Amino acid sequence: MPAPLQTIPYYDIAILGAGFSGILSVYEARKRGLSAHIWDAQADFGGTWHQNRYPGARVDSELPHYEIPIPEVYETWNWLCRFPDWREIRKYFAHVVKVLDLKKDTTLNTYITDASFDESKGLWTISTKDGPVAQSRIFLPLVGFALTLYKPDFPGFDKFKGTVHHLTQWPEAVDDDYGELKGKKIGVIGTGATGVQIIQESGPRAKELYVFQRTPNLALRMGQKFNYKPPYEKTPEFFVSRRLCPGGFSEPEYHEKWVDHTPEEREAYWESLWQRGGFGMWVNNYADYLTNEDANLDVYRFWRKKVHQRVKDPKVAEKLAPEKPPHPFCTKRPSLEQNYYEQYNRPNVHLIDVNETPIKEFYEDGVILSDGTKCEIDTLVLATGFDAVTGSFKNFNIWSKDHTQTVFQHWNKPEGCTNFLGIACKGFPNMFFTFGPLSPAAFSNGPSCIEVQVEYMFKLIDKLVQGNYKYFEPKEEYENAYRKRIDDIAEGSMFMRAKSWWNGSNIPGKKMQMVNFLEGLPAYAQLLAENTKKSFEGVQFYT
Ligand code: NA7
Repeated sequence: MPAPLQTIPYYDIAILGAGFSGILSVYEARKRGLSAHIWDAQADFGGTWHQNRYPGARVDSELPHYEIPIPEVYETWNWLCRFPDWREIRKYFAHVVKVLDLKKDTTLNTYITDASFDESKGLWTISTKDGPVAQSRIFLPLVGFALTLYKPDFPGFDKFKGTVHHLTQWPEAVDDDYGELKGKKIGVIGTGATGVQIIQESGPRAKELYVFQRTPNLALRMGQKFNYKPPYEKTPEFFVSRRLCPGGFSEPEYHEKWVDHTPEEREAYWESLWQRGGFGMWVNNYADYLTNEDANLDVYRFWRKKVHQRVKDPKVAEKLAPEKPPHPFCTKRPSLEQNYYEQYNRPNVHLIDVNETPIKEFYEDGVILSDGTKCEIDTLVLATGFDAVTGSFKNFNIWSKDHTQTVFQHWNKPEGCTNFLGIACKGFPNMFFTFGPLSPAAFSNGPSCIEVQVEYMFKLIDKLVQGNYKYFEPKEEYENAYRKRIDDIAEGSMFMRAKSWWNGSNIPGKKMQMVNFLEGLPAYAQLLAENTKKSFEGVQFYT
């Protein structure tokens, strides 16, 4: 065992982040008699669900899939909605915290600024701006993929005198009925998953709502249900099924090909997916729809028809669902919508295509477009997304063992991000991360992916502890082979034609690289299981 400094508390495992990953890791550590402690900058548990309290914030994963696989937690909890909002999810986290008595192992309201590894002792030191707060043998920065906001530079932005909201910074005191939107002249920039949710809530409440759209969201029917009785029993088998099915849900992969079906059969299949709601159109679609251009165009045509049926003004409908797809269908994260398209039938809702009429500049009372039109705004929502995935590691320093670079610098070199199985990284011993770079995060229900990763992580920790090794570190050639596996599939694929956080191209100047494991969760789970069987091939253990 390493010899920690006496003056700083020692834990076997130090964790950043009080979300699903951090909580599941504490649970697994306790099972093994290992000490673990969580730090989180926020005032409460929930990770992204503590931060995301903007009007309409809601999970796009169907319940009960979006749950932590801990029996004493799931057996004592029932959801009210098929797709709960942030308030219900916060209640769920309060339940988790109570059942697992997590507060004793957590320090909230504490921003960790630095973490560095002492190779001679095999110890991490975790610090705030005031100095070290802990030493640990293992370090888990479990911060998710959406921690660092992206705010574009708009000319004259500083002149704007109205209220500005950026998604994760919505004021804590949210009115029960989002009263802060009522009667306001609202501008929403961005129509990603967040923009769609805010627009749905703003349309009925705003005096005027200006939506600044650059790329239409190819949004799918949510199929929300209240007082929901899920068609799934929460059994251990159910939780296993999540890792075997596309998207980390429990609907088996659809093996049929578009090319083998008649137009009538295709239409009927898509209609069944549409009526089911959720991500079925994305994750249970034809086996060839992301490789066959004609198949992809055909499903786009089906989707476009659905949108045009709901939007009264054909010109507006054309902006929302143009004849020529903005990118191949489902190569950029589709949102789930409830009444998004109907918002554009309201006289107070104005859709501005910023490709046609770009934002020229901001002025005191709003936005001036390139054609001179002034949009008066008193509440501006920047739904412009995140420097996602690798960007999550930007605002604190996790130092390499030779102290020459941070993990963010390491992953943001011109050659892009390389790591080991999307879970560990050479140069950063005894460290794991979940739901981050080169994992299937973008293509998986969060808790399903996290479960698979935490399971692998703790099997490796078992080997480290039982073998009394000082530390482990992945080998470079295995990292390179893993990166190549992802690059080879991404290269020339439809996914690289969409401008998206999935491949880093949403951030000006960032290297375009597929930072997600494209083969999806079942293949990833299999890869980790095989690697475990091979006694962690590609990982070097040091004494
Ligand atoms: P996204 O999905 O990255 O969406 C950001 C949106 O902001 C998107 O519509 C962008 O248009 C738009 N954007 C970004 N910069 C600009 C400028 N300069 N002008 C106009 N519009 C702009 O972020 P979200 O927060 O919605 O969702 C992130 C993930 O969180 C989501 O996928 C879920 O997994 C949860 P673009 O499409 O780039 O043309």
